[in-house]
Amino acid sequence: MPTLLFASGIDDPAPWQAAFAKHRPDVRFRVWPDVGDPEEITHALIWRIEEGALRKLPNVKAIFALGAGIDQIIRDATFPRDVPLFRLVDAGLREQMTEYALYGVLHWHRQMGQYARQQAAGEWRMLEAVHPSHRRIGVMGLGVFGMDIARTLAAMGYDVAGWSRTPKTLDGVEGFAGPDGLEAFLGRSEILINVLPLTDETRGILSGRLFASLPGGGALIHLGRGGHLVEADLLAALEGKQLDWAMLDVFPTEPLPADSPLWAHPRVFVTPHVAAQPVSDAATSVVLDNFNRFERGEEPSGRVNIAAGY
Ligand code: NDP
Ligand code: OXD
Repeated sequence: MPTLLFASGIDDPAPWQAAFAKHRPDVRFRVWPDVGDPEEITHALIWRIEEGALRKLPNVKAIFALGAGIDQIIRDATFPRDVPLFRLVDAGLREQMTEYALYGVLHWHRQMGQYARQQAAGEWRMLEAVHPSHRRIGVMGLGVFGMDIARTLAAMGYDVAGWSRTPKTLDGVEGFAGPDGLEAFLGRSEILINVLPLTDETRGILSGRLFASLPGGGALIHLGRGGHLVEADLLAALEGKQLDWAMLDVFPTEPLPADSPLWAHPRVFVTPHVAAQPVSDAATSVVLDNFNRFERGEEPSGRVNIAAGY
């Protein structure tokens, strides 16, 4: 009998259990840490699980991620690399990610932070406006999310560029690729949006060196992964005005520790890893579809290249 182990640490199992009960009543649904007999587990559906736990499931045939990013799963040195791992591709997350990026762009581009401060001081003062065609935005990562963000911003008239590992051609978006293309890309990015996956190559990429390559006085919108950001370098870049503002959704330690200086920083906007949340019919149907496809011997969507790390 197919038996699915659900383990998250952050997601409520109820909607997932209900979706399986409705569409695949033949599948036994177990919720971590109530694994039962580990030999019975045939599939896993996880955001994050205790280190070494997957290794103890000798008959697991496929692992489905509860997220688009999977670094938190494969960082476990004992992760069973011979078992296929499937991440969420879009699955209702794309529109949410684009909304989040758009919110950050509009907030900074339209100087809403400054207007809020002026309102608090009862000050009626018009600031100089910048036309979208003169606002240069850079999107790091041109995958499912980055492409949608770049396309949406370009359609709104912004001057948009994107950076990816391999070259991409996108109408209305200037493309840069690889380490050789990074400097030129950064040099034109007044607003930098990060939607990279966290891999060995991208860990710590949002560092002082990178901030120094930006035009200066711009904004960072960071919705990739906490491990991309060197927090002390961000604080220094804000202090030195190399960056004017940062909107951060992801952090090296989540929840963000109570003593983090980011909480109260006047030019930092913190959100608790909510840019996109996978509790929707779209996400459950993608996982169910992948589950069914895998059982039929067809290729599910989102197979992770473990060696590349995404
Ligand atoms: P994809 O795999 O579709 O896209 C990843 C993009 O990053 C690709 O364009 C890829 O290049 C590029 N990339 C990877 N490594 C490098 C590198 N070393 N240098 C330059 N570019 C690189 O991922 P998604 O768009 O689906 O998701 C992106 C990330 O968003 C997730 O991994 C996750 O970390 C984050 N996320 C955050 C959420 C939140 O709520 N804050 C929610 C969901 C996801 P190429 O095209 O050449 O392969
Ligand atoms: C994801 C996330 O990777 O929520 O889907 O961060």
